[in-house]
This record gives sequence, structure tokens and C-alpha cells, in this order.
Amino acid sequence: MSLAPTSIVLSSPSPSNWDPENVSFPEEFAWGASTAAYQIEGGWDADGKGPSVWDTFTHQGGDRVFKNQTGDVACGSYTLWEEDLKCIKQLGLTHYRFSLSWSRLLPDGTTGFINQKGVDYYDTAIDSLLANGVTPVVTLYHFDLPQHLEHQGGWRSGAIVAAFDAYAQFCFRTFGDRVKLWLTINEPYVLATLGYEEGVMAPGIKELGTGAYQSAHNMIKAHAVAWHSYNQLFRKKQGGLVSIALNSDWAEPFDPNSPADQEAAKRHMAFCLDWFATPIFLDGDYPAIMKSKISAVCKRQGIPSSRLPEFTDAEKMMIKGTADFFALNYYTSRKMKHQENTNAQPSMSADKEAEEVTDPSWPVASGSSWLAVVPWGLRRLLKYIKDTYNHPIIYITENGFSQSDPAPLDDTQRWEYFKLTLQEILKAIYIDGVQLKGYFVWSLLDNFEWTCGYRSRFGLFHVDFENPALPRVPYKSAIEYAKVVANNGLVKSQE
Ligand code: PNW
Repeated sequence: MSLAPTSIVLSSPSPSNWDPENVSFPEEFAWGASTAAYQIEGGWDADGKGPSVWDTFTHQGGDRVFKNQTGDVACGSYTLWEEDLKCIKQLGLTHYRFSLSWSRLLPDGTTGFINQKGVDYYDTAIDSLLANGVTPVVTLYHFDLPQHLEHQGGWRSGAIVAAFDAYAQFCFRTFGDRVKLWLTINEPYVLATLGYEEGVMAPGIKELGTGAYQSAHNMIKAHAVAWHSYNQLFRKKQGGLVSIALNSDWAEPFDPNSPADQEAAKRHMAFCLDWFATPIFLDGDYPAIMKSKISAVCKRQGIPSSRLPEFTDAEKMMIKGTADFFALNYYTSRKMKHQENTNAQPSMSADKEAEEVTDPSWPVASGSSWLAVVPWGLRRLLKYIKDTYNHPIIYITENGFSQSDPAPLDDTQRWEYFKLTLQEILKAIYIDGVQLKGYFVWSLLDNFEWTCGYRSRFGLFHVDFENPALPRVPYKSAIEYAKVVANNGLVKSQE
């Protein structure tokens, strides 16, 4: 069954007939949806899978996750892959982004033992996507580090770089004959700040002022080393592309007339996106704003050398230019106000000397308190990426809006948010000249939304987690998104 109506040909844009609901997206635009292994698969110890840091974190309880829920079962995608495929086909997607569970493939994180059942699972998924004309986009690592590697220091240890490279090479060798679009690490910003600095996500490490910088340092190196491995060992034969999925807010000054707030907004961008994008896309090193601010704050705190680690010259050379396209996850925008750091206690959030101020006029997605809905912020962010990072090819690898459980299947409001977002994307493409090649909704399915558990629902398909069969049912947004995909554009409603 397809949810899509017969295709309607839309006119191409010209300034005189500009109507975002009557304009086609560029030819070959990638229409996708995204998921991540721990959030959907379940089967946490099935068929020889090793534990990941998320298995450990959720099994420890302690009310760090809503109702102490776990991903033990989640959407059951490990056994219900065919159901996911049906959803993908109903939407008519051209692309599907999912992640590999590192410890399902390599139970202790090393290539010392390979779990063939895990390889079989992803082989089936990849082959059936391709058989249905859907291009797989594969994230190597989406937050679920093998627990064995965390025991050895995880991302705080430099040893992780070689371990990640070995895993990446294993994946390129095993799946790269069929997978041509790769993402190494999902959202190093979220992982570093929430996993290793504030400790609210797995592995729950709270090391304020150092944890995020140290872990991010190793993530950047691991990404770069894996990119070079692909480049040297696989690119010629396999012909694919490798990048890293960077999430970013868009930051506006709280008071647009205050130079201090304007600087605060710039610093928010530096500490969020540029932290990773400057080294990888520009010059191999951290943004100057970040380096000077952190070292100034450290001096005031009586800390002799900066808490931000430094790359050697050889590392800078190695890191620079290690992405074949720009993969952006966008959810929200923030208004930033200058906030002088008078705190003796080090922390990354205080280093930034910028404080977020909520704008009460921005609607908030009902399932996520942090998600203010600001579609025009995405357009500005895309323009910023174009101007700052040499006009790269961009894919939006995640964007979405959550509802709170119980979530109505008639999610008209949410579809409004998607529509406004797609209109801003059209402006970015046709007015601002951004080279945007694809858009992926987060997420295909309602799933385990990390610390919010199953309460926060981002899916295009509703999943009934109370029913052991875990049935998937389309929200209205799924039906509308299928029309957009089929028409390669928004269509005026027929009412
Ligand atoms: C992303 N924030 O995480 C992840 O890639 C997904 O796994 C996740 O389900 C999705 O966005 C929705 O949350 C984020 O606090 C987690 O700003 C937190 C934030 C942003 C993104």
C-alpha cells in the first residue's frame, strides 16, 4: 500500500511566481527519515550482542530516564525489520538513515570477535532497502558505545581513536560494496556535553569544565582517522562519501542592538557548531573565539593552561578537510544574552559567557521542553553554513518535532511545523543559493527518546509500546509527508 497520491507536476520557481506551496524541490532531492540503533532495535542481548553504555545506563535505574524505561525492547526493529521497511515504502522515501549497533557487530568493541548474526541483520536491511530502490545512509555510531570500550576510558581516552578506526574499517569492508553514504559519529556535541560533561546521558560521566572538551577532542580525531581510512583504502573501489552528523542550534542575540549580545550569539555558534565544523571543514583547529574565551576564563580561575586541549600541527593537517559533504541535524533556535562568568567552578556552559533566554512567542513542541519551533532559524543556519564553510553540499540528516504521549494520530499542528520548515528550506535553496541535497525527518518511528523514554514521540509512525506486537500506525504527518515525497514539493491542500 502506498500513502502517496498520483504525482502532480509543480512549476519551477521564478521570483514572479514564488509560492512555496507550488514550487518543486531540485531534481534528485533526497527524501528520507532517520533512526538510531539503540532507539529502535531492542534485542539488547539477542544473538550474541554485547552491552553498550546505554544498556548499562538504563539498567542502573536511578530515575535518570523517564520512568526508568530502557531500550531493551524499544520498537523491536531487530525482529520487526520488515515492518519498518513497510513504513519506509509507504512513505515512498528515496533514502533511509539508520545506525549500526557497534556492540551488535563487535560485542566487545574490537574486531577480535565478529558477531555474524549482527552482520546478517544489517545485510538484510541494506539489501532489502536497495531492492526497493531506497538508498541507505549509515551512521557508524549513534551514542551506543560498546561498554567494554567505556571500561577502558571511552571517549576520554586517546585509545578510542584506533578502536573507532578499526570498527569503521570493518564496516566499510563489510557493507561498503552497497552503502555509499556514511556518517561516522552522530552529534558529537550532544554526546560530549550530555554524556561526558553533565552526565545526564550515557555513560553518565560528570566532569565539568573538562569532560566535553576531552571527549570531543578524541571524537574529532576518530572521525578524521576513519575518513582517511575510507579515502585511502575504500574510496577508489567503493566510490562513497563520508561525513559526520553535526547538530546545531541557530543563535540570535537577545537584544539585537546590543553588541555584547551579538557576540554572545556568535559564541553560542562557536561552542556548538564551529567547535567541530571549523577543524573538520576549515583549518584543522578549534575556532579562535573558543580558544581565546576558554583560556581567558581559565586564567581568571587560576588554571595555568587552558582546559581546551590542543591539536598538534600534524593532527591539524590530518583533521582538515575530512568531510565529503555537510550533514546537519537542526531542531531549534536560541536567543543568547551576554553573561559574564564569575564562577570559580569550571564548566563548559559557563566558559561560553552566554546565557539562553526563552522567547515566549516561540511555540514549543509538546514532547520536548528544549525544542522551540523556529523554522526560519533553519534558513539562517543554512546560509551561515554556506558562507562560513565554503558553500558545501548539505544534507539535513535530522529535523523533527515531538508530541507528548498520548500523541494523537491527527497531528495537524505538527504537520504545520513541517510545512513551515520545508518552505524555509525552499527559500534557502532558491533565494539564498544553498546547495541542499536532502532532508531527513527525525524519526521514522516513535522510539526511545533517550532520557525522555517513550514519552516524547518524534515518529512519522505511531508505535504502541503497550502492545507486544508493537504495531506501527501512520500519523497524519506521515500521510502528508508521503505526498511531499511523491510530488517532490508541497502541494496546496485541496480543501
Ligand atoms: C538528536 N538538545 O539528539 C539525536 O540525534 C536523536 O537521537 C534524538 O532522538 C533527536 O535528536 C531528538 O532529540 C538531540 O537537547 C538531543 O538540544 C538533545 C538535543 C538535541 C538533539
